[in-house]
Amino acid sequence: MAVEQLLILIKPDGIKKSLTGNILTKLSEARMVIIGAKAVKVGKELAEQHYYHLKDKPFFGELVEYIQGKIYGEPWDRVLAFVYQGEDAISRMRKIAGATNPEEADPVSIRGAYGRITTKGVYENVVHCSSDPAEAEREIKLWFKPEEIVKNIYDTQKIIAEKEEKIIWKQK
Ligand code: IDP
Ligand code: MG
Repeated sequence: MAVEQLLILIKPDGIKKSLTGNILTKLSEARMVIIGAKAVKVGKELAEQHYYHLKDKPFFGELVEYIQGKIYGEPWDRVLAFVYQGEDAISRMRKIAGATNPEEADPVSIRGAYGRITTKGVYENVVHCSSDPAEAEREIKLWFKPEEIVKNIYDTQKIIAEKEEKIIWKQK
């Protein structure tokens, strides 16, 4: 068994339903370590890149709005993003997350316990969970900068970024 990393997102429906604690408790049963964590207000571009493999599906537009939390609005329109690491992490975490369709998911999985299908047909399934190592690497690199992860998991390179605009804390 290999040590793997994966991206977990607590989607806006999970935030709105105040499920963060319940979800993290369930995930902690797998005894993985968190090596990156942050709150993200998801823009359209990030949402479309994250779900690009579904761009031809009829529900793609609704899905992109869902991951941005558009239907919930302030202060629920955000996700919590985590990078987990552990032995055989992807299949073990997906088992805890449950099947994509919340109606078909094991009732004691996260999606089975907390997910629903909206009247518009969107699967509000509370969490995202990478499904294989290649997807996990693509997603972790999409959502996190190297310095936001406490371990060096992928090769990095140093560049000198000139005239890069940056927001820093204001000096008192
Ligand atoms: P996954 O999240 O279990 O990996 P994917 O096929 O990658 O499943 O789909 C990404 C997300 O798109 C799902 O988590 C769900 O929110 C939504 N989705 C997938 N399939 C359907 C569908 O048939 N109808 C509505 N929404 C779907
Ligand atoms: Mg997927």
